[in-house]
Amino acid sequence: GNGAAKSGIPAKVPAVAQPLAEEPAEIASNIRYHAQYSPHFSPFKFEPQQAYYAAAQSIRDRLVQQWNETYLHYHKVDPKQTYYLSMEFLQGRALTNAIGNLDIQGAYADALNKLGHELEEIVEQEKDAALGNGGLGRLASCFLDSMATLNLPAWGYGLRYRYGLFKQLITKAGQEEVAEDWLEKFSPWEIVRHDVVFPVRFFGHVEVLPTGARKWVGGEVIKALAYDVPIPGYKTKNTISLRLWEAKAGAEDFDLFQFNDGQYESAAQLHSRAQQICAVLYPGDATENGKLLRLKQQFFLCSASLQDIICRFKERKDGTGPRQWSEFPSKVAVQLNDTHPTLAIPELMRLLMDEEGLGWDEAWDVTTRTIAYTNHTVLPEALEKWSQAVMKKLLPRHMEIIEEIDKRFMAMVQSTRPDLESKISSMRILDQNPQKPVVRMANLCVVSGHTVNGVAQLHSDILKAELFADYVSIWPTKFQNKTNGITPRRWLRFCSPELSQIITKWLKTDQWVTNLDLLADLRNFADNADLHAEWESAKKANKQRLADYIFRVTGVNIDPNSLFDIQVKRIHEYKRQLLNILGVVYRYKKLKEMSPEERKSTTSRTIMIGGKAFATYTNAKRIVKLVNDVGAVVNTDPEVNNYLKVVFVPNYNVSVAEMLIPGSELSQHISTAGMEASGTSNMKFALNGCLIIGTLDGANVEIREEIGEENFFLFGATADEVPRLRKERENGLFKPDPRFEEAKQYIRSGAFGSYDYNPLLDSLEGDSGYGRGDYFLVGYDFPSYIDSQEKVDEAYKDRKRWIKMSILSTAGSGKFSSDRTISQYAKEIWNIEECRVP
Ligand code: GL9
Repeated sequence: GNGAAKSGIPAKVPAVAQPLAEEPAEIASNIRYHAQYSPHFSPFKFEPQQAYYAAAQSIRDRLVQQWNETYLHYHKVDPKQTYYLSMEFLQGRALTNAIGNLDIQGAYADALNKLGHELEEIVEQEKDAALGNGGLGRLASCFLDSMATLNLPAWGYGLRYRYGLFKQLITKAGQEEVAEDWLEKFSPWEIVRHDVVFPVRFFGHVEVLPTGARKWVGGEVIKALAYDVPIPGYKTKNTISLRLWEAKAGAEDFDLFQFNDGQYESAAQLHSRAQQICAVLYPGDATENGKLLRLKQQFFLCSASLQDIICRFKERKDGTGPRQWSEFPSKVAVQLNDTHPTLAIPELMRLLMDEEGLGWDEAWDVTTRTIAYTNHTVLPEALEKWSQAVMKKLLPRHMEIIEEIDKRFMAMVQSTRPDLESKISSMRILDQNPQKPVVRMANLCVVSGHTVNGVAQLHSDILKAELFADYVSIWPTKFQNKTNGITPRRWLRFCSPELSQIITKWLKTDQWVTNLDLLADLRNFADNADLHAEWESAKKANKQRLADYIFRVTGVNIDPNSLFDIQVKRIHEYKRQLLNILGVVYRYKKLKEMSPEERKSTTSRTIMIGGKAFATYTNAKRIVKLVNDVGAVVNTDPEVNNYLKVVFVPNYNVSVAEMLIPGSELSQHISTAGMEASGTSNMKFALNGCLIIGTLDGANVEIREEIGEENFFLFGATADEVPRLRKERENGLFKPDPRFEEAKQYIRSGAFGSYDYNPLLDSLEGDSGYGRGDYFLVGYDFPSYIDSQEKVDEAYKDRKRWIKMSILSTAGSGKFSSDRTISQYAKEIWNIEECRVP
């Protein structure tokens, strides 16, 4: 697993020639060393970019040292270890996080000063590692931070995409996507492991050996090469690994004969096929080719990771003969982050049976005791289903195994639960619809995993009551809840040093950074005038910083005295950015109708909306365009622009979030109830003292419980009302509120330009792509949303009340630390324990 199997792994990290520096002067000399000898840049310049790379490389030296010590310690202790398999990791920038977790921030700031640079400017040089889309990928990254901080033996496995998530440009036409080359120069945070390489096969066929054993042969074999991104824990030596696989072909796959014959493309065919695998995150899957490529990516991750895990399992034996396979589940836990890595199930079965010689029952026992599955959504279009034909072609042996799992599952149900007879066809793994037979990945996970969990209480309840209800009656204890969390390091300690310092001062300890429940003690000072003054001044500083940023990227001047109201997340109809912007349009129209005197008594607002739309999601792109068009009119209207500004924040990503969230005062989490599995930015905002306007959906429910209902602006239908409301709507029983009609009509009238918004607005009325009319119930929730927004305006006028609510939001956020989430996974699913490096 570490490539050291043959040579034997030493007991200790060999002493290094240059001890790791503590003093700024020594650090400065280390940085200078890297600037001199780094092969990447001219040694004769030392501009911010070189300073960034050289500083990063000097930090990497420490990370490598700690990573090695951690690896050797785990090797010696041989604890049970978790492997978190995810197609996405949304890491963002690493520098601030690394020096923060290593607790050398001050020394680095001083060292860079000695070299003529400011730390704040240097960190801005780094490009985000955006190997993820949204909440699901960012959750995986928060989890890694908590695993390391809690000293848990746990690693992440993912893919090293060449281009991560696209960069969003905003033009007259709306959103434009351009490829973002995060590896353009190189990433100083990864270490290539040329000694960790595994073959991954695609296509081919199954051969039956004379023994009756089956073997997958032929097809194409591509190499998986490991890159390790060291993940330091906060103030601990433990440094774990995010191991990212890159696809490669070898020299033996290069046809020199063809090349010399002038056939350059076909000479290097496998090389170009290998490159495709890790080229982009979520390649378009409208075409058959696109679907095949996605399935290839998923299998590539699963196969390489499992081979590596098995290799490490064998390597860590204590020398008393070969390991027993029955021991595997007490040494290895594999967590599937959604269904994307489901192929880990048949791949583990195949490796155990065809490569290691286990029988079905033994292999099945090991596999089911090893693998657990997290569900992240109930949206039907996100529940993966792969064509059986495509699967058979790409992975013939795995398809056989899946068929066998399906067969045995049906037999089990038939013999033990005849009452479920009528449910079998929907419960089984294979959907034998003659038009298009598919494999249902979620069903495969539920049948094969020992535990299935949702990501917030409401979501887990819905899974049990609806999506997986039939399985619950077979396996009542298989289903759990693990409410999501966020790392308090990145999302408070490092992104808002101002507020952090105040919290530490009032709590008289900085232990809250690793024990977030301590924030509850802030409640003791919720009415304290001194705390209020400090709290407000920290907020003000963060708002000013945000205003400067907004001016830099959009040219719009926003007033730091106005209420900063933010909605940032992937653009999706269920998240209802359209409800937000319709509310804005309504507010604008009312302001226009007021006298100048009346306007003066309103609460000034700056509404910021940001997020990326999937490139082929037409309505999402129309929403982006609408926000921009509304902003263009409102922001230049001298009658109202002192009271209302609307900004579309371009290219929302982790770094932008780190700027926006600390400067926010109100944030919107307004999805149709029952549709947002959890949400995690709601937790980040609340932690930073931002109030929430939201529906009873996902983790909002638990956030409201923790911070108190009087500190949460609630509106909208509840999840259990939604089906009835949709029915009523379908039957023509919905009576729209006149304010809703007014807002839509204002847009249709052309008040925000000539672009045709009718198709978008029609989705709120007649037929929409999802069903009959306003599937997301924007019209139903509009009146209670507007009423709730009026309550926000009133509350903001009472400064004391608002600041108190803000303090209580932070104070109530303790539960939402990913340290809590990960401790629960460790205890209740993985059965792993702390393994601290001495
Ligand atoms: C998501 C859910 O939609 C969110 O509600 C949830 O907070 C996160 C993390 O559990 O998972 N599931 C999902 O597919 N995405 C989520 O954000 N999508 C993206 O990441 C784009």
